Amino acid sequence: MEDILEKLTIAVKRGKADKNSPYPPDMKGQEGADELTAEALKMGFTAEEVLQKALVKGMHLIGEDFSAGKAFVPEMLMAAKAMKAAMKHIEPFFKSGSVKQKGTVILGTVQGDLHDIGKNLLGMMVEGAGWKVVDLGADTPFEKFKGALEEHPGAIVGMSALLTTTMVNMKGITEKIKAMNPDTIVMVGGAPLSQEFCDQIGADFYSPDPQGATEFLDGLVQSS
Ligand code: B12
Repeated sequence: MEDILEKLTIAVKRGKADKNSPYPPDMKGQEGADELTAEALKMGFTAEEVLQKALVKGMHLIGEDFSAGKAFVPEMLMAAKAMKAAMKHIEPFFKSGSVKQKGTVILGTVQGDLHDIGKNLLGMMVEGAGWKVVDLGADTPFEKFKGALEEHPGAIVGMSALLTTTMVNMKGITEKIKAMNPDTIVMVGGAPLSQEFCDQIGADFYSPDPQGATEFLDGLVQSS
């Protein structure tokens, strides 16, 4: 049973998106993240299990290889492609939450940063928890957050960063958002962040995972 999750972890790590993909050459003709995710779900693994025990694990492993100088940017890109092929199968499970919308959450990966997988996962889960999500994409400057806040007054802002060099951009953006309206709630996340960093930049909430964010958001509805 667990075998399929191991195969899926390897498919993501190696960047094998689907059976027809010619990359990597030594896995030609083998099932990729696309097929293996569909199979794992059919076998009864929950979307959460598939995500944590295989997909996120695969991304973590390619990250380790990159740190060790055993993998490079093209390999990380292929892993991201495989992850995206898998995500289209798990998305419906996270999006099938309540229909009534609890409020609006504006999401963006900060300026200078192109990593959008974690943000996209957060978006799926927040949407599944019943919130309207306005996704500004990656490499998002303050001006885009400003425009979205003007369009959606009272919305909560969620920012993601995966690089130590871009997480610092969150400070300026948070300050400018708070200068526009001190009541705007700003939540931050991404692998290099911490609670301490969140406190330092004056953001309201940090969580290492989307579950923490949905609980925080639901708490806001209950307390209002
Ligand atoms: C895939 C990947 C890429 C892909 C990104 C593709 C894409 N569309 O996203 C590509 C190839 C483009 C890439 C490029 C680069 N990358 Co890169 N990349 C990765 C990798 C392998 C995986 C990231 C990922 O998707 N993780 C999986 C997701 C699910 O996890 P996550 O993003 O952390 O999100 C979770 C939580 O953090 C949280 N979360 C995320 N956001 C938010 C927001 C809120 C509000 C909340 C509450 C929660 C939350 O929820 C998510 C789900 O659990 C990581 C390694 C790693 N271990 O993270 C390196 C990594 C992030 N990359 C790294 C580097 C160095 C780069 C480059 C600079 C390489 C280069 N020399 O060009 C460039 C930078 C490009 C740029 N300007 O952004 C380094 C960063 C080092 C550092 N400390 O700064 C890492 C850590 C690799 C390493 N081990 O060194 N990368």
